This record gives sequence, structure tokens and C-alpha cells, in this order.
Amino acid sequence: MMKPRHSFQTDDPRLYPIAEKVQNGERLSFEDGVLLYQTGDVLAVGWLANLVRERLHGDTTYFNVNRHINPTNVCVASCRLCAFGRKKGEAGTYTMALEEAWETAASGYTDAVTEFHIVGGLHPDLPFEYFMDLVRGLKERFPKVHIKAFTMVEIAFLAKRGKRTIPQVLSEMKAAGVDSMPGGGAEIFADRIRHIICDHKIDGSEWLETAKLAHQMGFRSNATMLYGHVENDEDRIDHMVKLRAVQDETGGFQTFIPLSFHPDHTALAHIPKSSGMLDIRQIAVGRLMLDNFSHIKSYWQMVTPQMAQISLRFGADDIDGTVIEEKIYHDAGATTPQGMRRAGLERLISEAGRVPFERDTMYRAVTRSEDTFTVSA
Ligand code: V47
Repeated sequence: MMKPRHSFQTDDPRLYPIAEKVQNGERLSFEDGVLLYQTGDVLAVGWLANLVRERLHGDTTYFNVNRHINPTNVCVASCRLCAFGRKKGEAGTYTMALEEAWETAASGYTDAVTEFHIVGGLHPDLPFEYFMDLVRGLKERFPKVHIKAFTMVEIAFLAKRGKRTIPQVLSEMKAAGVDSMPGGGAEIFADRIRHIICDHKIDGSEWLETAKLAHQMGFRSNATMLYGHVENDEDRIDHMVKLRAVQDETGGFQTFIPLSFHPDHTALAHIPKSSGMLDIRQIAVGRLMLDNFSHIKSYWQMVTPQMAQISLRFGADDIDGTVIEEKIYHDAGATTPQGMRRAGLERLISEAGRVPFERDTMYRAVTRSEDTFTVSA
């Protein structure tokens, strides 16, 4: 006889105490998290993550209509994880003039975008004002569009370059029109791993401190974790536990986005690509460990549209957006399309048996008519 859907089943008895905590809404420990990676019963892990996902969001699945803008790929850091950044003077570098960046913002699909996602290299010469002018110019031209710009790593770099404190940079960003921040640059917080994959970036505690300052100044931001390279299960859990602690303090994180490492054309090209099993388990473990995050995003461009669809039954409630022009993972060998139409995202979600919900960056409902949109109060 088929068991009813609401009963937890596993062939790994070590999961029963974890299941009990999840069903009672209790917090999982570090050791629980490690076990969620080590158990062979990934379906049981997914079942529990789905329970939490449905408790929070039912069938609702979020997506948005966004455009990525990467103003420059010139970068002073030489992160081994990255195939996008290039040293000044190297072949293949580019830096957009401001007019070019504003034109790029308007190009692509005809659906009116609700969000610009802006990240780029740590350029040694671009002045601080270039970035503020870029944002101001976008706000002038597209006043309704939310600007999600600059990772904690870029903010720390702008502070150094612009001879300002981080709070000064954040308040100038706010005045220029930045509305929130993306979650990049977090990678894995453990020093041992950062030394290998991104030795030249700010360290994990600086990333967390910068996020905290941003939240205290009223910004919301996302948080990412790059997995599938040289980290182990404990490093990943340590990363999520640190995010969870900051979230307890500030409540400023909107969404957790696990990013699956793409090794091609990076200095870590010898590392095998992440497997579907790890991608799906990572979504589920994220949902279960980050009990104080509202949203878990399965970024379709990173894990493929097919895996993003499956992840909607393993804890994810968001698949990100139309993106239009992705460069960072495509330089690292991603074979997914560089963007997807709104209807394509809706179809992916509906075919997974979920209900598509077009959100803005703050997760408010977006309604459309012709070529414009309205955001609910
Ligand atoms: O921080 C760089 C990652 C991140 C590679 O906040 C790589 O909504 C895989 O953070 N293989 C930037 N990953 C992108 C990012 C992001 C993406 C989508 C949505 C949001 C959001 C944020 O990309 C970097 C780094 O972790 N990355 N190179 C690579 N070879």
C-alpha cells in the first residue's frame, strides 16, 4: 500500500532525529548538517526540504524579469575560481563607457525588466564616481527599475579605491540609487579554501561584516555559496551556519543562492564539474540549514533549467530570472542559454507542478500590461 505523502520515510535511521526537528520547526545543528551531506538517502533529505518549502510558500515559485550588466571584466584579483576577470592590458578585456552601459541596459528582450543586476571586475583605475554615475544614469533613464548592484567584495574595493569607509560607500550608493545588493563574492568563508580559490578577495569575516553594515543601513542583500571545488562538507556547513548567525542579527538577507562551480577556463580546470546529485542535495541542505532565510534560489543558469525544475521539489522556491546576458559562467564553460524569456520561466515552473509568481526584487507581485509593469504595494 502506498504510504501517505505526509509520513517521513528513510532507509537511514540516523535521519530520524533530524526529521523530528524539522517537523517541529527546530534548528538543525552543525553535525545535523554534515549528516545531510553524508547520508545516501538524498530523497529523504529532499522530502524534508520540500516540507519546509511548502510550509513557507506552498506551491508558489518566484521568478523575475531582470537584466545582468557587467560593466567591466578588468580585475586586480586573480581568483582561481574565475574565468571572467582579466588583468588590465590582457587580451579580451572590456570596460563599458557609461553611455554604453546605459544602452546595454535597454537592449535585449522587450518585456520591461524590473531589476538590473550589476556586478563586475575590481578595476584598478575606474574612479569611484564612475560607479555612482552609472547608477545615477540608470535611475534617471529607468526610474521604475530596481538596481541590485555591487557585491560585498566590490563595496570593500570601492572603499579602498575611493578612500572612504564602508558606511560612506554604502550611503553614497544609496544616494545614487542602489536599492539592494546581490549575493556574490561569498564563495566559501573558510580561510583554507579562500586561499586556494580566491586569495585576493576580502576574507570571509570582512564579507560578513560588510553585509551586516549594509543591512544596518537599511539595504537588503542576497547571499551565495560557491560549491563543488575544493571544499568539504564541513566547510559548506560552516558557511551556512555563519550566514544564519548574521541573519539572526540583521534579518537583511533575502535569498540564499548556492552556486555550482564551473571549472572550464579557470585555473582550477582540472576539477571535475559538479554532479546533478550534489546540486540537488545542496539546494535541500540550504533550505534545511537556513531556517531564517525566506527564499532559496536555484539559479537556472548555473544548474541548468532541468535541474532548476527538479530543485523546486527539493527546497527551492525561486529560479531567478530572464537574465538576458550572462557572462560570468559562460566564460567558465556554462552551456545553458544566456537568457530566457518570461514565458519560458513560467513553463519550467508550471511543468514542475508549481505556480509561477512574477516578483520584483523585494518579492512583491508584478502585474504587466503591454510593455510596462506595476508592483503591488
Ligand atoms: O561571486 C565566478 C561565482 C558569483 C565562477 O544575488 C562562479 O541574485 C561558478 O553572485 N563557476 C557572482 N561560479 C554571481 C552571483 C549571483 C548570481 C545570480 C544571482 C545573484 C543574486 C548573485 O559567481 C561569484 C562567484 O561565486 N562565479 N566564477 C565559476 N567559474
